[in-house]
Amino acid sequence: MIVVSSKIMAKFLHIADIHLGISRYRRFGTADRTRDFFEAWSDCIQRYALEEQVDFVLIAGDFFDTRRVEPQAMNHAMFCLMKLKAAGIPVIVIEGNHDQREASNQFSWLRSLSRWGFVRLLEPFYEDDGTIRFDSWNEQRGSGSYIDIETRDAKFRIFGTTWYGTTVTRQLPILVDEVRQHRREDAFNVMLLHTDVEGQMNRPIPALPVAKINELKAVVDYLALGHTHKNFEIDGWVYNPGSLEACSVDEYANIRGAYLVEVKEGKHEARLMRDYHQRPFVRFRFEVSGRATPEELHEALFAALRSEITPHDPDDEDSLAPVLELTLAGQLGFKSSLLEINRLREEIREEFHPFLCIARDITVPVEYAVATGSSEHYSRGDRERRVIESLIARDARYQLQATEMTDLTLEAKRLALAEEQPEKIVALIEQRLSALPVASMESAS
Ligand SMILES: [Mn+2]
Repeated sequence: MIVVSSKIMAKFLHIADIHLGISRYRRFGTADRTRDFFEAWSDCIQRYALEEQVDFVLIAGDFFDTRRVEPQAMNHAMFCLMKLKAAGIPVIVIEGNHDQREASNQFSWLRSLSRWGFVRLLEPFYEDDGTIRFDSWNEQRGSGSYIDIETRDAKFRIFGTTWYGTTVTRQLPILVDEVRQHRREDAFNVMLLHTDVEGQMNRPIPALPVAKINELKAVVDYLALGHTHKNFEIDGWVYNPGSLEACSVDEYANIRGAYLVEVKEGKHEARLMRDYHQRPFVRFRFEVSGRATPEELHEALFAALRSEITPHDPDDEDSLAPVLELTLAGQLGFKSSLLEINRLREEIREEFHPFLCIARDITVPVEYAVATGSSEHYSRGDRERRVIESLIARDARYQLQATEMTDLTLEAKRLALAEEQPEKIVALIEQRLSALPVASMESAS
């Protein structure tokens, strides 16, 4: 396809992980963060695509938070897609792990949007024997694996891939071969890929090694990544903008944004743009140790809050109320049932007017204090083990197997953090439980 442009320089916008329709915040029950994701998307498109008059927009996966798109999320998507279409700016999209088509279903909303001309969904195709095939873009069908975009000053060939999960390392050589066969010598070759990269994320799960990515360097000028929800760049040719908004409280501290990329004579310059609607976030941690009563804790907590946090002015329309995350840590000096965390949150809302107050209670209740003992001498891991073991030992049925049960608990936790399939974790638990001596389990019931 051809785009005629009269600008001096070719320009495109690279974003990823928009997560439209995100609903994971609803369990906090108070404020609609879903709207923030729309505002981020809409503000970003207005500023960096429409006002900058870019030649095209790249979305490197997870445009939608779920493959079954909610009506509201589709409204949010179309609000901008219609404007971009009217402005003649093509939107090039790949699937992410969140909006990937079900393997058994040939339909998906991304495919439909592509067919209707609102996005260009790029994806590899598969021969009957399972080998990957890259097809050129077909405008009538609204499908293809790569697409050409030409401006007055630059020619682009853009390649799409899909979500490969942990098989990405194995698939990459095949993708490199396909791109080598189909790349255009006289064009700026771009590839979209949704993957984690080793050393760039906080999760202990397999990711693509940088050495593997470098195999693409010979065939690709700009690798447009998505998936990791924080910004990073490698060697001036691999770019990951990060999600547009924070998808969980753990992501608030991450840098994220949108890449505005200018291309001239085969050289590019990518700038991370961050001046769009992003909900501010305030993290506040309070040590409860040494507060003997709920009243004492309350007084000390609010004194600390007042000295460090400026209440948001609800009448100030120019500033966004922040999400306030309160973490209570340390050893509780009284029964945990006396810690009324919901009431504390209510009072914080009334006094400081945050957009949302998330309260996390990671205190060690006085009931469990025995297990931690003089906790300073133990590592975090040791303390975790001692707490779990003492809790298990309180149950007469498991007293004799407390050590084995603790091992099992910790292993199940490790697997869950590594995003192992739930069925596999359940299978492991069943197998280990059946291996424990039965007599003692019956004796106490
Ligand atoms: Mn994502």
